Amino acid sequence: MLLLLLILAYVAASAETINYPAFMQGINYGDRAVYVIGHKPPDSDSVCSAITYANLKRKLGVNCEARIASPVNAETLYGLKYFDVPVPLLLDSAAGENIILVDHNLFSQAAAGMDKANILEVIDHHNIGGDVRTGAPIYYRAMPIGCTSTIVWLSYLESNVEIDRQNAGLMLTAILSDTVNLHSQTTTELDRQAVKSLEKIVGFADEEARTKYFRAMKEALVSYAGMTEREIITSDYKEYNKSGVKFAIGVVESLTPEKQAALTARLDKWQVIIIKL
Ligand SMILES: [Mn+2]
Repeated sequence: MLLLLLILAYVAASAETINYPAFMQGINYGDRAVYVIGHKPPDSDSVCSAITYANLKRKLGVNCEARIASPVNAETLYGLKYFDVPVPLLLDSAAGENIILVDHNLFSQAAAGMDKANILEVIDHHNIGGDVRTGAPIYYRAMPIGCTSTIVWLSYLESNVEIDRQNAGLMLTAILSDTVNLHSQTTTELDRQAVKSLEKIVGFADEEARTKYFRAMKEALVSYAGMTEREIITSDYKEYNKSGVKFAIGVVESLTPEKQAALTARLDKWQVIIIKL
């Protein structure tokens, strides 16, 4: 009995000795700016994770700013406007800069000059491609979950930093985008917990309110407002070369049959083959 009590006392004591916020506050990268940046072209997760993680690091005393590698898409722009957050500045070259990578770890998807950057951290939910090599130990966090912003949310909790409405809104935007409103196969229990907690901060009363916001995000993405036909065709576009035959596949989306017909009519005069799915 005595032994058991001693073991319990030891477990209780050792649990109390972990002070993770103090560890997070102790990470110091000096006075030079540290840029947090996602992949290119950026999606909502890449942009929102960069903004919200940079905000967390600032609260922890790091001179941190979010950047983007190329212009944001219409969905991200909708989320930023909805929560009244400015679009981050472009980073023309990462060469020689202090960098925290979010939502990617491959240089083929990164801002120019990333192979010559000083990478300080990686926060990601993708497979590890092996491009990131450093001379010193770094904070590298990859988790097999639905969205990088879920890791950012977890980092706020672990660091004991309060999440304001704007940052909650951006993390929510990213998670809903990456997990298709929690319906993608990549969605985990942690993503669901993050959404539940963040939607409360944002003030979405129930699942219906959250789903309404998600639909508006997707409407914005597929509205292609103010875009030329060329921009629409190349917004999600990959080139191929098979047995000497060069071709490309571009994906355009519409949410209703009427919008699909209008989009088809617009793109019809271009020499593209339209396959409706
Ligand atoms: Mn992502």
